[in-house]
Amino acid sequence: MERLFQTHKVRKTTELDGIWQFYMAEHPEDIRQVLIPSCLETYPGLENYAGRYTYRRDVTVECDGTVRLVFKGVGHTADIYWDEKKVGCHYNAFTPFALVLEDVAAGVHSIRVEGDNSVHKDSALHVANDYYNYGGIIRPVILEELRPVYIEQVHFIPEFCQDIWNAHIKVFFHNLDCQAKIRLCISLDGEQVLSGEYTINPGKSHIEETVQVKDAQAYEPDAPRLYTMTAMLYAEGQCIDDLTDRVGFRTVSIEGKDILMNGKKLQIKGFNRHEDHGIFGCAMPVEAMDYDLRLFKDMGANAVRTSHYPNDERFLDLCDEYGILVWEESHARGLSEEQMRHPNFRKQSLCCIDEMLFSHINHPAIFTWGILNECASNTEYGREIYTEQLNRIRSWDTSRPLTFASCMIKSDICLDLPDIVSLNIYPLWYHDAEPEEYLKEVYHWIQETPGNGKPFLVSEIGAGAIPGYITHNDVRWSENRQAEILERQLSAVLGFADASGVFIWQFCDCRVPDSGFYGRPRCMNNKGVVDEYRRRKLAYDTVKRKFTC
Ligand code: ADA
Repeated sequence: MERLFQTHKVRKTTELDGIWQFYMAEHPEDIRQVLIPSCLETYPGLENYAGRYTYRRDVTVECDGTVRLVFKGVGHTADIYWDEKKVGCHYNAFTPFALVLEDVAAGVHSIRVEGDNSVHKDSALHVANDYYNYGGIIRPVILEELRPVYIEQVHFIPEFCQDIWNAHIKVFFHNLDCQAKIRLCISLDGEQVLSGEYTINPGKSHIEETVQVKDAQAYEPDAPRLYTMTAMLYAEGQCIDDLTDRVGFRTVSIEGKDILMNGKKLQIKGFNRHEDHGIFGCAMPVEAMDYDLRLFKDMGANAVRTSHYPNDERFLDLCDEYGILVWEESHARGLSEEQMRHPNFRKQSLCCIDEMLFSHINHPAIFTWGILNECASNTEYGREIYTEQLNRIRSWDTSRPLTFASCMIKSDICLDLPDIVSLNIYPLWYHDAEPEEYLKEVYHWIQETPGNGKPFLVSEIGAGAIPGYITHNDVRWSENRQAEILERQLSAVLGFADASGVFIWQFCDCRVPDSGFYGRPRCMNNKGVVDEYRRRKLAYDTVKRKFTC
């Protein structure tokens, strides 16, 4: 299932989830039948495999013409072959990519994916880190059969002015033929809001229109009203393509130190969540994603930070449905200035931002975009990069505030750049400090920086606990101690009037490289309030009490 709803009725699409052949580069004779999406680390014997691997399968194309292969995520470097001819490549496990193949004959064809999940020399973002670089075809694959002109994407940006909802609509076309006269119709829940004739030149182009939608119902976190937006493309009176997405009418704004949705102040009570599971790795089925969000709701959480990369679009669909607000961030964690000077870093980072914004901009639950978690925002070079990346996001979207999570307490030189100041702090875990006092000290520093007066989020706070290690409140790594620390941390943050909220680090335990990254017990980051199988720790009830009282 590509999304939580059908994205095309006219365009012929074939979901390629299902059985593929898999083998490792060194053992092409050892072919396995595997179900995708899945992580190769879930294939017995490959739990720790890092290197090149191959997936392949045959597909049947019904009509002569143009096909488009859409990969929602391959971990993390991929070369794609069609009938044994290389037709494309992609870097980054967490963003979708599409390959357009023209003059394809009807009949059976082969697809081969040559992947690599190792921390290879050309990889600037997938590096040894405090999460696991899984391999595999980790998200859905779709084969589409296209007509000469098709709709690549539709962006929908809502705006509310003088008590009327407007929508700025941007339609991206790809014309594979000669100049074409087309009619475009766009509806919301079946009601036509746009109809126009356009001349589309060969290649990629876009049109922009603003439409007024009288009586539109607002999207609210506690009443998440979604609209089904359908774009239909007609040529010579016949509908030759369509695209459906889900949108919502809501605004996100900043007023002084407050973050507002539809003019109402938000109080964020959230979690950082890695896409990771003890059974599925990062290729979680949508049912498992849904279960996570049920636990979010049960604990009274109203937000999720997609630490530290763009998430599976089906998870974002669920967040839209449930009104769980999202801080979605581009892919980076804890990169030093030297790592940010990797020759591929800028290209790979900007590409991730472009792909994240191009594919995820319509999700109403996303209230802020983040970049560069705990990277070198305390250096001049780092500042250049932070500036470039925030501007890149703004070139796509000026309707949402931007932020980044910093750990450069008292040394960050970039707090003039974001709309929201966000800090990762771990009093009582990484250093012995009373949370309340420490918060005041940190906030006093913010007030001496250009971040003064901006909304402030605690983007990470928490403690570790080995699942099942139950003893006394003062024993480090015990569940008792984690609950005790979170109790005191959350009392401080939720009671801190100058904070707009908190994202606990973290929702679930997640795997880290077996090199024992940071000396993580179990080769896991154990700061989840549930373990990797979603078994609750004592801290689960602590958070529930603090978030719902
Ligand atoms: C950092 C980082 C997280 C995680 C956390 C921890 O704040 O942003 O990815 O590594 O520390 O568990 O220490």
